[in-house]
Amino acid sequence: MAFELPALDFAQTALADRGMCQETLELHHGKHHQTYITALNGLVEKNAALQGKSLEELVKLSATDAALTPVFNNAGQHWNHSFFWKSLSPKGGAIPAKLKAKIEADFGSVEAFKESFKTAATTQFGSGWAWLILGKDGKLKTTKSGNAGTPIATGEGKPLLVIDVWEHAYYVDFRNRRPDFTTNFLDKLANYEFAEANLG
Ligand code: MN3
Repeated sequence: MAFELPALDFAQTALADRGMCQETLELHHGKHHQTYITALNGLVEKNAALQGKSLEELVKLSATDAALTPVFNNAGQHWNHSFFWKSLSPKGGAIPAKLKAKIEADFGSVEAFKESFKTAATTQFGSGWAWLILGKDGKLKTTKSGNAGTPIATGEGKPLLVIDVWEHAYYVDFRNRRPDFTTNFLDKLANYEFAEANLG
């Protein structure tokens, strides 16, 4: 079955007063994300070996095969964007107790976590993503990935929360100011309930 654009959990206008306007979501969700899905479906249609695989399976099997780079780019972007929409909330920014305690244990403080996440987001040269993950050692970490890169391919840990730092994610709302977009994400948009639920 062909991959489809997942619906947002909120209206396209729901984040407008929190720093992500309707136009951004129309373009980013409706156009950019859809383009990756359409391209992925086309690639799968042409390659019998890829058919019947889950999205996560496609990301993993294409990650280390240079002949499948276009599959990886589009599957990775579909996975990452689907995770990004879940990482946003109209009630974003409030960190629930269990995650807060874990952040304080592993980073020292919420402020230190935010600084670490901001560093990952702002030092990702060019397009990519910054992540909060649960590392294999059981500790929270921030990390970054370029282009369609994703922790589910590297196996470095379990993704909990992600920010898209491709320019298309912030240019309408923040122009070239990625640091401001990241700070706004952490304080007003980040769905920490989702991140906490991903702790398992
Ligand atoms: Mn994007």
